Amino acid sequence: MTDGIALVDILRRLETEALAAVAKASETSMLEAVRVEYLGRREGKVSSVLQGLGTLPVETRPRVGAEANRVKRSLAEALERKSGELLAGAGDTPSPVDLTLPGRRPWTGARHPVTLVVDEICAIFHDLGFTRVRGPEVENEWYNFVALNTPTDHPAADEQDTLYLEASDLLLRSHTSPVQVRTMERHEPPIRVVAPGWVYRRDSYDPTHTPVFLQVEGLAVDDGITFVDLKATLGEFARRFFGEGAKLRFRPSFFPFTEPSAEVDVKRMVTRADGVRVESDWLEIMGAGMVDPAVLANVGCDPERHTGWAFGMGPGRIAMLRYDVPDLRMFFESDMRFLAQMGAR
Ligand code: 2U9
Repeated sequence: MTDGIALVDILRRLETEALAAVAKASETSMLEAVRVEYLGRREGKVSSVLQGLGTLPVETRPRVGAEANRVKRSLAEALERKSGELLAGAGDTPSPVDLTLPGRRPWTGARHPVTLVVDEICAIFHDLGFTRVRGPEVENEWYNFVALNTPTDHPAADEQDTLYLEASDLLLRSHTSPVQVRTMERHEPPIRVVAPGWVYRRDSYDPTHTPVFLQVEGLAVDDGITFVDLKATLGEFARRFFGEGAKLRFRPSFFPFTEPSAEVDVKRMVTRADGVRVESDWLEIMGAGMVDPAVLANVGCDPERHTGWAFGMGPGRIAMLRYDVPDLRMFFESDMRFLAQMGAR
């Protein structure tokens, strides 16, 4: 018969052994093995000692029973504590997952500032009766140059400026004007269209130039429309886009496809740092003019009967004005510090 004192000693030895095994455990499965070995209901070492309780003299039973319960609690606490540490990655072998890090949100995109400007320009012209049209980005010399009164020996058609596809008259369009040429071929006047899209030129990549950029061009062809319609329509566009009080200035210019032609500047009302509303400087925003009669004739439109006007602008430049962006390249570089200011997260 084992006496009470010897059983208390056995229980303490089992406790020391079990606590050492808990301390060594590097995975939760090892903890489970320790639990079964010592606290398992039938075969567990501590439980087996308790099963012998009935054979002890009555007066020693409470002492041994109390010690056995203390050892069970001490082991259960040690197992629980160690299990928490392992799950939090604080075990002897560091967990590859840091469960204390905050979660990551998925990226959320936003519309690009230049897209916003293109869409706003097209929406304003839509209200003024213009339809949005598209066309190919790979063109031939007829649509990109010749139909537009620009012979292929004109400096604008030079390979230095235009990106040709090897050994062909195919090229990356240098403006969206071919879209209007194609529209006039397919439709009789009255025509009122806006053509937004990418255009390509052999150009530098610097704060004010990129070899790929967006354009929005517009064209109106009808019976007897004049420069007055052009000025009124563009003036209305400027007030809607730049705000009430915006003024336009037309300076004489030259484009092969329009005659007469003008560079168009805008003066906006802006709020100064001290809150006072003042007029801005004149800023060039587009080119425009009456469609050259030779261009109308090239697409089978009778210049004795129809007249038209056209304009072209670079929404990238306009987005620079609107969002106070100093460098066109910022629109291409996908820097999150820049895009986050436009609502991307
Ligand atoms: C047809 C007839 C006429 C389109 C026009 C401009 C003036 C113009 C530039 C503005 C800045 C290009 O983006 S930019 O570099 N464009 O100044 N474009 S009139 O005239 C046309 C087009 C098609 C059939």
